[in-house]
Amino acid sequence: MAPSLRWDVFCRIVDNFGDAGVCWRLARQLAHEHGLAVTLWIDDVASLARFVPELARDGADQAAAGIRVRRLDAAFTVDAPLPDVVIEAFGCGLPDPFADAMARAARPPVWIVLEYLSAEPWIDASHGLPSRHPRLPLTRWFWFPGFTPKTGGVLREQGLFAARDTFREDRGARARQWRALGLANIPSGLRISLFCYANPALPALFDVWAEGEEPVTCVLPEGVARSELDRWTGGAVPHPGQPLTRGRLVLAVAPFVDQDAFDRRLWDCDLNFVRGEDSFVRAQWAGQPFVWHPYPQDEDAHLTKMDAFLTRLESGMPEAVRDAQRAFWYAWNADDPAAAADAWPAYRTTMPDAGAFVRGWARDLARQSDLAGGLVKFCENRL
Ligand code: TRH
Repeated sequence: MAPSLRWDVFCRIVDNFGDAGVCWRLARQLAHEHGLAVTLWIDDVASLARFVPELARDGADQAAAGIRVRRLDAAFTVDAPLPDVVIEAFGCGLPDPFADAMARAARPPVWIVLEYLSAEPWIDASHGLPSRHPRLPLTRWFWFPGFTPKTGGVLREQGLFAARDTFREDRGARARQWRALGLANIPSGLRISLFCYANPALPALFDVWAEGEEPVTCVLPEGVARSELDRWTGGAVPHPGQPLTRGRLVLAVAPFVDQDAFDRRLWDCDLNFVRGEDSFVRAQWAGQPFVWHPYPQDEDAHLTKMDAFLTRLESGMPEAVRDAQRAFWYAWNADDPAAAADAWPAYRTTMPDAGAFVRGWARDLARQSDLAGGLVKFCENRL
């Protein structure tokens, strides 16, 4: 049997979990579905270990899920033959000794710069372009994840929809998931997963949900929106396994789980608030209504990104559904308590229709080649 091709992924975490989250999903898919020998070089192993519990937080060289995970630090040396492909995630830069060794190689690895996901139209023309390295005789290829066939696509594992649908039919597994959060069974009423950045609009929504007619169960990962929770509960923030009830609202705090368990939570909620990049994509695959909190950027660049995505998602939507969705997403992203509370009722009413659109959107998106599969094909042609 021919030896596996070797791919090295380099990741430096800017903040939070998205950079590590995307790299980990990509690494797993490359190894599990494409038989590649993958090494993930990462500067903050502890952040990755939050959702890959097999990893030691301070380990320098270890393995999990068939991936070699190495700490990327100042002591970096080239101590192994160069890989066939190098992924530089989110333009994090390669260590100089590594890039220099690539420049000296008779056949340097294919060098891919994996960019951030965007629905903006300019991505189509920028995806897949080469660029000469400013200092070294090397070419880098720019990979832009996106939502059209001209882009680099989004991460999607084989069999994802089947796994999702099987889970949804498994009442026992679903009930176990809720019991682990301290809830006796699958909650009735509206089930919400809430993964967001700090947002002053949140307490106003908690009020609306608590005072409404419908029972609402809202699950937040531990540490998320901590100050808003603190304020709303008067310091009595719920702990994992010990939900808090006020009016019609049950608030449950979930410990950090691995990515597969996080996916299962999204699959079993009626509404998913998501953020950043990776959870944003997973909410689309969950096929439920979702509200995106893009990573805040200077000059409201994140709102431009959000608008570009909404514009794609809305195509063909009835006006009332589109308007309610837009109003709620914008209010949520404006951190505006009154606007979010005002926009909620119409959004809630149109949510089933919004959900049907998300399902159709996900089905269409899944017809495009997935990010990992596209990358493998692209690199095969350049090896
Ligand atoms: O954590 P994020 O906000 O990540 C980011 C970073 O801020 C990054 O700098 C920015 O550039 C990028 O977004 C756009 O959100 P995201 O992308 O959704 O990543 C969260 C990851 O954490 C995702 O892979 C899912 C995972 N996760 C779990 O595996 N288990 C959990 O319990 C939770 C809450 C998350």
